[in-house]
Amino acid sequence: MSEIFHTRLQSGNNSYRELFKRHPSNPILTARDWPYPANSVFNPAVTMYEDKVLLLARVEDRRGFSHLTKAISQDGITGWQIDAQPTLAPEPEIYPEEAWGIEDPRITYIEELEQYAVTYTAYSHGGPLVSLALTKDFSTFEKLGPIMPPEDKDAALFPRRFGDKWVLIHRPIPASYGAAAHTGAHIWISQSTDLKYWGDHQILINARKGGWWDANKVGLSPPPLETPAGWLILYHGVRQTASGAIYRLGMALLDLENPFRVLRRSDEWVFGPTAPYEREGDVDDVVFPCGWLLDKTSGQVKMYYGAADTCIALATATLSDLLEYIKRCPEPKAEDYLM
Ligand code: BMA
Repeated sequence: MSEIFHTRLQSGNNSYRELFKRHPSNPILTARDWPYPANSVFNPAVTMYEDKVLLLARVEDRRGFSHLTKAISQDGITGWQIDAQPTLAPEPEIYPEEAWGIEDPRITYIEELEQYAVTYTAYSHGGPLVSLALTKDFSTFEKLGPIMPPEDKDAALFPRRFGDKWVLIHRPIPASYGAAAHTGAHIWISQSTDLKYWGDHQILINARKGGWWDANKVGLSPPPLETPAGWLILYHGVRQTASGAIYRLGMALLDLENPFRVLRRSDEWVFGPTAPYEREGDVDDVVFPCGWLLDKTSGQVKMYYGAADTCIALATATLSDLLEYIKRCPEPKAEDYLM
């Protein structure tokens, strides 16, 4: 589709109101910016570290394997200082589940531990699974190993306990997925007393069915964002089409004290691939954020995302717009949650 035609599609008087605004210098980071050869840099986690924006990007090499490398910037847009070698590399000799690389990190600062928790996908010979590492400084990491067996991805921790339990959101894929259309890949939530052994699993956000944009497969995108109205969730829905999958984003709101309770869920997607760098790349039509930052002073939310599995882009929204939107969304119906 030509860019001119595309712009016309997006800018009519009858267009949808967009909550997120793309940064004009997108993509803000590509493989060309990297200090060593890389095929692609995408799907970054983000956190504030020593008053700077720290991205932990997925970097794919020409074998097809990924590792994680940090990039730090004062303004979160320019002047990135990128580690000259992988920051968190797969170590298959010690952690065999990292045989085919590590991918798609999410960062949660855990005040009780005074450490950052990094959940990531380890690509094992048995399929992708969820691993956890802790760090104080993003230079040395304590790997805790796999916390969910395959196939499981898209995991993030809440920053504090609820009662005595840590809580994790993640997305297992049932063995029957694909074979039987009635079994979708849903977002699950689980509890633990020690961050290592998890139980009390239940579905949190189900993949819808049929014609929905988020039919059959959904997954958490960035970690839950704490707001006065509840935990704000951004999740991806994967729609299969005749020309491949389209990754788009929807929102949900969880109860602040009981994150197992979904208060609201958007029917529509709020962000999808439309810019050329999102529409075309190693994997076309993908927007995939693994982190967002709330500036409590300005109320601005910065969403960092992988575009088309090739580069890193930034889009911003205001928290008040996001909350106003999600509060107007429907409450999920009980029948949506039949397991
Ligand atoms: C998902 C993950 C992401 C990737 C997306 C689109 O399953 O592997 O890393 O961005 O597919 O290819």
